[in-house]
Amino acid sequence: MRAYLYDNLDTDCREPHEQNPSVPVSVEELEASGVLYWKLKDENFEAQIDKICADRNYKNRDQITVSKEGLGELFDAKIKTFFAEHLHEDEEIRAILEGTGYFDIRDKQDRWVRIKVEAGDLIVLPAGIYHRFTLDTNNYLKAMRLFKEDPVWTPLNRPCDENPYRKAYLEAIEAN
Ligand code: KMT
Ligand code: NI
Repeated sequence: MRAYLYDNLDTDCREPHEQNPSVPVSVEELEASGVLYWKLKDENFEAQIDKICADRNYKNRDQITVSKEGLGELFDAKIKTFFAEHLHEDEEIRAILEGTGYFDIRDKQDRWVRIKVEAGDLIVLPAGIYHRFTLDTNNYLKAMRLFKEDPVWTPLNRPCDENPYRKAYLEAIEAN
């Protein structure tokens, strides 16, 4: 995992979009936005994921392969939905099993922070944070999606500033 400020250029979102010079964003800065991160060791992701699930009470899981082959005729629509700025009323928990991609999150100053993820990265985006996802030019990512309870996938597109989860999120990070 590596995070940096997004350059906001209007070119293909699968490109890195890193500013020049780069402005890195640390794990601590991500934490201040409520984003949690674990690096899984190379072997046996499943056992390490099991432990985090037990510790944090994540009860359900499924797998998604974000690629043309994995999503078939849904690919274009899904990719578009993932990259529309949105929030969820629950945590978005992803363990990357194979491949690479980008999660973009809005920081406290409403700037886009790009988080490049690869196999072994486990990230948790808190409920209420504005974010989006894209593949990179490798066009392949396989992830395990973890849930506290039943999977709820509803993306609420920005603006939804009056949403109670949005408000609670802003309150929670205010002191950071
Ligand atoms: C979301 O809601 O943004 C996603 O599920 C992204 C795709 S999972 C790698
Ligand atoms: Ni999402």
